[in-house]
Parts: sequence; structure tokens; C-alpha cells
Amino acid sequence: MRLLLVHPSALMYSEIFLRLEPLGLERVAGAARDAGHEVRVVDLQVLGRDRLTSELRSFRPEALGISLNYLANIPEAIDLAREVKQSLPGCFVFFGGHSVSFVAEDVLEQAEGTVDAVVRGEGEPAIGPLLEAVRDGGVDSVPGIVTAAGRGPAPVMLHSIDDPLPARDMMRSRRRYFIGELDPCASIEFTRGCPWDCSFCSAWTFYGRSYRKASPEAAAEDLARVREPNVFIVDDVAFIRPEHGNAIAAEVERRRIRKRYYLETRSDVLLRHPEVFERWARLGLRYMFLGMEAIDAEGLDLYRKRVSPDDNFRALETARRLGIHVAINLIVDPAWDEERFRVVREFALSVPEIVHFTVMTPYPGTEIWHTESRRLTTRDYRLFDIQHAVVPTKLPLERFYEELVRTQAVINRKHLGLRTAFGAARVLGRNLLHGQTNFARMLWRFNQVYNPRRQLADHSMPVRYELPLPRPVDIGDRRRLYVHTREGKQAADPAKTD
Ligand code: B12
Ligand code: SF4
Repeated sequence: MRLLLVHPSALMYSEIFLRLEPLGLERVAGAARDAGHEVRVVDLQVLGRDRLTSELRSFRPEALGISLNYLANIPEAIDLAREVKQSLPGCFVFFGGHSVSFVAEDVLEQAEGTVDAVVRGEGEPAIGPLLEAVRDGGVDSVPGIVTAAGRGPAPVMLHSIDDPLPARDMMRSRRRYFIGELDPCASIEFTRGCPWDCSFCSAWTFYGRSYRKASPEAAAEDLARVREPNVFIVDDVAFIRPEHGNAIAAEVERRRIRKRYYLETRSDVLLRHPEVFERWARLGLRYMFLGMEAIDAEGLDLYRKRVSPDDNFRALETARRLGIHVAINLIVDPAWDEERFRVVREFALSVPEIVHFTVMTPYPGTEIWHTESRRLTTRDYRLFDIQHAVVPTKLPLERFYEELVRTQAVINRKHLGLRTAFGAARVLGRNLLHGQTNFARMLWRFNQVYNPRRQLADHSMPVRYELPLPRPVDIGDRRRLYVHTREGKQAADPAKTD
């Protein structure tokens, strides 16, 4: 069967710092190819719509799947589905991915028959059976499927994440994937899932709080295949298990693989086993993203982060000692006033690290989606990108965005200060020599993208598709939030991950 897989456009605020390959979609593509299908991928993060139109015309897919990890992409995907059904009425159109798994029925309804199905959960085990069923009948009995007729059997989880291999070779314009100065940059997965349970996050609810590890051999083999000199490790929390991090490191050393890495982890994981990160720093680990989320104990408790401010500060010192650059994330509560923004700005200027801000956003799939008592001020999917306020702000909305952008701008200036500019100039020179311009463009685009008036104006866009309201769920039993349930299996306990 001819299958076309599509990733929607990049969200405008993330594009400035990074644009990464859609690894999940590549794995679904790999699984479909392994099952004998003819597969093509169009990533609209890096390719224009004209490319999709010409692919539809020349390839004439019999099935078309759109990846929806991000809620904010849902309106674009529904519009795309409408267009596809108009030009290729016989084409089976389906959605899959993280976010759509939590709102499958609502999205099907909003698409008014132009989307035939949504696949909830992991795509690799579902894609083969789905394509067979599209050809031979029986779509409703594919695991994880949701159609107008209702839900099919529960989604199935991969037993091992060692395969299928991501179809990296199917991606065009790979040179356009980058993160900061790691330009160009590929992505890789060493583990899947997260055993913690932060209230604002849906990573743990999607995987039913499970945690799987790739075998060190498979991880190193995949890494060896990557052509790019830079690699982003997509794991929610890297190197939770020190022996796993060490075993992959040993394979990487044995094969003499040399790359520069960017990863994401938690302060307590870094503090418990700094030696693993030290070993990886020797192998090329350059950047680390630490979700600190709050600078005070009250905020950390609210998000059930299970770390203390002291742990966070000690983790920063450890990373500095290891020579790893850290990007910190802080969650901006819409209840912040000018004074709170000022305190946070002061903190951000007092540390040498890069500080990022995301706005507290209740999403379907998170616990705060059900518990956050503040009324939603908008249900426009496009504003659920953690850069917009979707619950009432204490400051007038316009003032809130002014303070937010001012805080981001102060920090951006800090990083574009003279000292950094000299460092950046070296990197820029090197990248430009190799024809890599992503990082250069990013440095100068800040003011165009981050603009309080533009952010405010986004709230006045005409809304055609709205996020459903939370359904009453007894979150006393948190398995009710899960996409993948592991009946009969115990959820991992973060305290026992070591
Ligand atoms: C790596 C990552 C990124 C990367 C890569 C993004 C990319 N291009 O794919 C970067 C750093 C760029 C990123 C950015 C952002 N991210 Co992000 N990201 C993740 C993370 C940690 C892992 C995703 C991943 O690669 N997993 C590994 C692969 C193998 O799994 P997967 O992508 O989920 O794919 C599987 C299934 O979803 C499914 N599937 C996927 N596509 C399809 C398509 C079809 C047709 C089918 C059938 C199945 C299917 O099958 C795949 C294989 O099992 C997730 C958390 C998580 N654990 O899911 C957050 C997550 C997806 N990100 C999130 C957010 C908020 C963002 C940002 C908006 C943050 C910001 N404001 O900057 C941006 C927006 C990016 C954009 N689109 O422009 C939220 C999503 C929230 C939401 N409900 O919308 C998540 C869930 C994190 C969280 N803590 O809540 N992100
Ligand atoms: S540790 Fe990170 S990935 Fe895990 S639940 Fe918390 S925020 Fe989500």
C-alpha cells in the first residue's frame, strides 16, 4: 500500500531555538516499510506546502497519516485532512501521536468525516495491522483505533524499543534540523517513558508510567548510523538508570563514535550519578536541559516535581563543574504579578545558565487538566503551545505578555552579550563555512518572534476548532488518565529507579 506520512508545521515560538526531526513519525515510517509498504514522509517543519501538494499528485497515496504530538497543530491537521479528501476521496486519512491520543473522539467529530481514524498510543505496533485492515477490512479491530463507530481494542505497547529503526533516510532537508549551535542535529531515543508523575506533564500518562530501555548495542548501532555530527537525545529523563547510561557509553567508546550531544534530565538524576554525565561529557555531551520549573519549594510541590530548590542549585553547580552548558526551564504561572516577574528576572540574571520560560498550561492528559480550578479563557488549540496564557492572568493580559517578553528579552540579551557574541561568532563562522545557517538566523530573529502585541493578537484569531472541556474523571485512580495501561503490571516507582 502507498502510505504518505506528514508532520505539521513547526510552532512559531519553538522554531527560533530549535527544529528537530520527527523521530516518532520516522519510527512509524520504519515499521510500515518493514511490513512491506511503500512509504514517503513530508515534514512541513522544513518543507513547503507545495511539496506536499506535488507528493499528493505524483505519489497518490492510498493512506495518509498525520502526526499530532502537539495540540497546537490540530487545526492545521484537520484542514489538511479536508484538502486531502477533496483531491483524493479514496485515500484513508488518519491521525496519530501524543496529544491526539487524549482527544481522539473530539477531533474525529470536529473533522466531520474527513478523518477516517485516530490511532491512540504507540504507532509502530498499530501501523502494519491498520494498513492491512484498510486494504482487507476490519479497521475497527486494530489495537488503539478510534473511528466514528467508537473505540477498538486497547492500544498495544512495543515489547522492545530496539526496533523498528527510524526511517531517517526518508527525510528530505535533514540539514534544516538543529538545536541552538548544534546545527545540523539528528535525534535519537535511548529510553521511552517516565516513572515520575509531575502534575503538568502528560509524558507519564501516555505511557502508563512505564519505562523501557533500548539495548546498549541497538542504541549504539542506531547512533553509528547517524550522519550528523550532533545528536539530541529525546528521552524525557536521560540516564535514570546509571548502568544503562554507562553500558551505552561503553559501546560508544568501543565503536569510537564521536558526536556532540544535547539531552534532557532531572536535577536529582544528575546529582545521584554525576559520574555517568561526566563520562558522557568526555564523549561529547555539551548541553543539558533541566526542567527546574520553579525557584521555590512551594512551586516545586505544586507541580509534584519531587525535588527541592537546593537539589536544583546543587545540580547546576555539578553541571558547571562538568563543563556542560545548562538550559533551565521555569514555568510561568499566569497568577504572577510584576514583582514576581522581577524576582525571576533577577534570578535569571544571577546565574550563567540559559533560562527558558513556559507558561503553565493545563492540557488533556495532564493531572492539572482535571484539577486546575481556574476557568479556561480560551479553547483555541493553537494557543495551547505553552507560550500563551489560557487561564486568567492576574495582570491584565497585555501587561502579562509585556512582562513575559521583557523577561525573555533580558535573558536573550544576556546571551547575546559581548562575551557570548564572541563565542557565538566562532561557532557561526564554523557553521556558515559548512553552509549551516539555522543558528545564525535564530540569533537575530528574537525580536520578530517574541512580541507582546503579536502574542495578544493571537487571542483574537477567529477560532474554528476548539479544545473539548475536561470530562469529570476521578483522578484518585490515576490510571484513568493513561493511554497505555499495563493491566496486571505495576507502575514504576521513581524512588526505586536507582
Ligand atoms: C523530543 C520532544 C520534543 C522535541 C522534538 C519535536 C519533534 N519535532 O518531534 C523538541 C525539543 C523540538 C520539542 C519541542 C516542543 N515540545 Co516536545 N516533546 C518531546 C518529547 C520529550 C519526546 C517526543 C519524542 O520524540 N518521543 C519519542 C518518539 C519515538 O515518540 P513520539 O514522538 O511520541 O511518537 C510515537 C507516538 O506518539 C506515535 N506517533 C507519533 N506520530 C504519529 C503519527 C501517526 C500517523 C501514528 C499512527 C502514530 C504516531 O507513534 C510514535 C512511535 O511510538 C515529548 C514527551 C514525550 N515523552 O512524548 C515532548 C512533548 C511532546 N512536547 C511538548 C511540548 C509542549 C513542546 C513544545 C510546544 C514546547 C515549546 N513551547 O517550545 C515544543 C513544540 C515543538 C514544535 N512542534 O514546533 C509536550 C506536548 C504537549 C501538548 N499536549 O501539545 C510533550 C508531551 C511534553 C510534555 N512534558 O508534556 N519537543
Ligand atoms: S520528570 Fe519530566 S517527563 Fe517525567 S513526569 Fe516530570 S516533567 Fe514529565
